[in-house]
Amino acid sequence: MSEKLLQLLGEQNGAYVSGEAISRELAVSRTAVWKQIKKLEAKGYVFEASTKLGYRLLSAPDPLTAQTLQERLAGGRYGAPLHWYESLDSTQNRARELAEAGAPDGTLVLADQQVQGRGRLGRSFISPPGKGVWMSLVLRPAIPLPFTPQLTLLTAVALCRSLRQTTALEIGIKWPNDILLEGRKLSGILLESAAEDDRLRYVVAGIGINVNLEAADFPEEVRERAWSLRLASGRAWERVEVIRSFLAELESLMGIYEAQGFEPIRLLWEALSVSLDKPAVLLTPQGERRGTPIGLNAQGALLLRDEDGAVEPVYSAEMA
Ligand code: BT5
Repeated sequence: MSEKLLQLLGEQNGAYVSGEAISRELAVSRTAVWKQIKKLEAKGYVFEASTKLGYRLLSAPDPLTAQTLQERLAGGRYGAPLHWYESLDSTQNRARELAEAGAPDGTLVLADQQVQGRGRLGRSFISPPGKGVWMSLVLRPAIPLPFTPQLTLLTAVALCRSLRQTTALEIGIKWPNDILLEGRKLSGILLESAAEDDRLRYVVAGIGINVNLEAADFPEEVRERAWSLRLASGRAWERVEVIRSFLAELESLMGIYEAQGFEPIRLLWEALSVSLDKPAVLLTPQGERRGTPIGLNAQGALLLRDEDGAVEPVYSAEMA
């Protein structure tokens, strides 16, 4: 029924069709038509409803189909093989299954919607349909196991740079794994790795980007701290282009990392960071630490200067 309804309204090129005409055409009640409209709105379609004139279709969600993705991502190091799903619990789970079954470096898992998207430490990540990018990339880098956290920083740099190039918005990195826009969280990164005998077997890099989400898409407890490209710019962005430019930037930075090591990535990260040179509270596994982050060390740990001027590296923490 929703397909018929879309066809009917789509054929009008934005003109109104009365509720009565729709219910006659589809042989359902006007309440049923209204319910379908609500369902389609939840998927990203935008309608205008008028009590006198009926309904008209203003815009369809940007299509994120396996075919468009395959066409637009062709030829790169990352993005093939491509596994696209309309809905998954979490792209991380699917990518891990594929990696365990031998999926090659560059394998990409994308879902239009996640019903159990996850962040770090068991936190959940909101991933509604039609409006965001929820993806996991299988990486098999030939690096020593202790270097793995550098990949989170590298991914953040690639994401931040590609989003800035695509949108020209002032996007920055908050240590260690958030991408911020206007002080709110635009995107989160979650790296999960599998090791054996001190050897890195694979990494699954999970990336969530709030592309066209509206304020109402975020539950209340997240709304004040979350943001989207659409909310910041007042216009919709094409998700396939957001994905394509990120993968291209990641490919280029990974090439630099493989050839020259972490140093160039470290410098790029510091230039894009919004967490440096201002007082911060870090919640480490050993307790709270206060100080001023001043940069990254050669390994990728955050350098924290305390009140006495002593500088110590912090390897893992949450920034309050
Ligand atoms: C993260 O965790 O930010 C990592 C998020 C990674 C998500 C991707 S999506 C594709 C792949 N599949 C998955 O299942 N996950 C990855 P963390 O730093 O722990 O932040 C989580 C917190 O961010 C939550 O507790 C909320 O406060 C907030 N949050 C949840 N959903 C959000 C959203 N869509 N946008 C902004 N903030 C959000």
